Amino acid sequence: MLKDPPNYFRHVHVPTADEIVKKVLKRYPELKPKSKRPRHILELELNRLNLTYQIILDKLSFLDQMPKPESMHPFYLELASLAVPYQKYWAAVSGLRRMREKLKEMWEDYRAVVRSAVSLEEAARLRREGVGRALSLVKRSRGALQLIRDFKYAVASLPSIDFTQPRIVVAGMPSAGKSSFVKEVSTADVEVASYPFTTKQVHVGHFERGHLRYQVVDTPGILDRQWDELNEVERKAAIAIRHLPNVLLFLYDVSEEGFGIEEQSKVLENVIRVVGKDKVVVALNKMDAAVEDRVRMAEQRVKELGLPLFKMSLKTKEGLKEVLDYLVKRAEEEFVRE
Ligand SMILES: Nc1nc2c(ncn2[C@@H]2O[C@H](COP(=O)(O)OP(=O)(O)O)[C@@H](O)[C@H]2O)c(=O)[nH]1
Ligand SMILES: [Mg+2]
Repeated sequence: MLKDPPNYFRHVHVPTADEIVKKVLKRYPELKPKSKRPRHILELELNRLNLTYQIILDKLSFLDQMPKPESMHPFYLELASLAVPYQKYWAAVSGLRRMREKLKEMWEDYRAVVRSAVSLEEAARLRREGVGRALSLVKRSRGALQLIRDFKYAVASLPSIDFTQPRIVVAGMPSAGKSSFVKEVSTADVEVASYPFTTKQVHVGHFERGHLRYQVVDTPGILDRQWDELNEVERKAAIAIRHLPNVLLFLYDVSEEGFGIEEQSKVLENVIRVVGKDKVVVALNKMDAAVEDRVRMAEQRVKELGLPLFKMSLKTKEGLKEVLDYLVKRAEEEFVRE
């Protein structure tokens, strides 16, 4: 298993087709014959051929560093696949590896025929052909290289998750206070805003307790919809919710501004369906501005679902410590079991 795919991909260079061609064309004129003697002219032709293939193969050496999809946690694969399906990434890598084998054969063949050409003109013609065919193979791989680059950037931009340490995921509808919570309890500098849909990425903050380093995952707000109806931002949340939690904190907004309790409860039920009841903890947030009816309704629903329930305000910090302590305890239990 690849430990930290985002960090890994940040450090490999995937060239563009143009970059490879340009490098060949730049280095090519630098080659000069030692003299006008036929032996040296023939040597020059061979050097030109070799230089071209060497540069191309060298630029393609990144292919050996491309990790198999199976070596990456599905969390990263699914998130990156929102930009570039990982099957396409792997098909492109495999295709380019075959092309590289073909290039190696061509190199051998052209080296042999240039060396044994009957005249210098013939040698030059064969060299041109050998170089031309190599470059056109590179140009034809433009799409495949670009696709691998896009996949690389997609993975590189994801948050790194340490699956050897406990993970707390925060979920809920837009504006429930998810980012506020993550910001409050961890190092993450996430954006908190009064308008919904501020959080467009999965963010991770950290805090230490005992000998463990807890990860707190902020997710984009989700609505009561099925997977097929989710937009890309909501899908990111759904993927994090599916793959990351040792424990999941679901936040209700019980203030006037919040979504209806019915609607929030439906989202909670969807979340439970994905992560299982055992991992879900509920907190009613914004108790400083709570609407009594809403609190009662939410309490009723959560009780029916049989989930642990807390009340808190991220504004006054009331009840926050209790929620956090409980999450830490549960996350550690789940984590050890895992
Ligand atoms: N009154 C009150 N407002 C809160 C509380 N928690 C968060 N908010 C506000 O609710 C809005 C949305 O918060 P945010 O953390 O961005 O929600 P998210 O969309 O779930 O990440 C912000 O304006 C917060 O300041 C709370 O406990 N009480
Ligand atoms: Mg947010």
